[in-house]
Amino acid sequence: MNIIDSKIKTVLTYGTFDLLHYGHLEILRRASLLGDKLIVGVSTDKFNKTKGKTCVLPYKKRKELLESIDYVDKVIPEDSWDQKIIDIKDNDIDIFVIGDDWKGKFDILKEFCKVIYLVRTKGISSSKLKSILKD
Ligand code: C2G
Repeated sequence: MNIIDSKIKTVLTYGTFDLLHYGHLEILRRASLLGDKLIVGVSTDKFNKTKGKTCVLPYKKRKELLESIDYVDKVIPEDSWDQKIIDIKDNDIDIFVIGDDWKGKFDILKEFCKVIYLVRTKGISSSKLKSILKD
């Protein structure tokens, strides 16, 4: 096996991951199977405000929950839309993954690594859970 084959493959994905549910777990599990190491960028509370999103769980708790998942190797804060290229270079990323609700939105990253859009899990979302919690 030559040197190139032995390079560990690092996968990167991002999200808010509020009220962690099986849709999140599914995309993280599938992302982790694409490589040897999975890094997850989690939107900070401040950044979510710019996305017009308010979370039930604060950043610290969302980070802790993700760090407790076996196939998540590292969690980094997502503070802005334009940090992805820096994160890809800083972490020597081979594959960028995100749900197909973002289809095409991150094609620009193809210059730096492989970009894969995975099909979202149907029937579950944080907003759906929030509406149930409200009732
Ligand atoms: N997801 C999924 N199936 C669901 C819900 C979410 O596969 N039923 C995926 C989304 O497609 C995304 C990830 O889980 O890849 C996290 O989803 P959100 O927490 O909704 O993330 P979002 O607010 O879209 O943030 O810079 C990118 C943003 O941070 C993405």
